[in-house]
Amino acid sequence: DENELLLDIGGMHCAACQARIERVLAKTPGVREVQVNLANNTGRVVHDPALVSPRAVKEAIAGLGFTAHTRT
Ligand code: 9UX
Repeated sequence: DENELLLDIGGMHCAACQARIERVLAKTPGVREVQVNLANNTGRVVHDPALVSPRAVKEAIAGLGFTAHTRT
């Protein structure tokens, strides 16, 4: 199964921030695709919800020192 999670991400200040989030999420089990947009402060994470929940994705980002909220 696949779910597309669209996020607002806060606290990114340079391209390395974007790359760091992408790298960590890409190696998280259950994450299929990840794109982080520094300019727009957004992210898109396609994942298998049976393996990783939206909450866990957001907590992984928060663990890196950024904020992450589901886009409304
Ligand atoms: Mo750039 Mo981001 O120097 O956590 S890496 S501000």
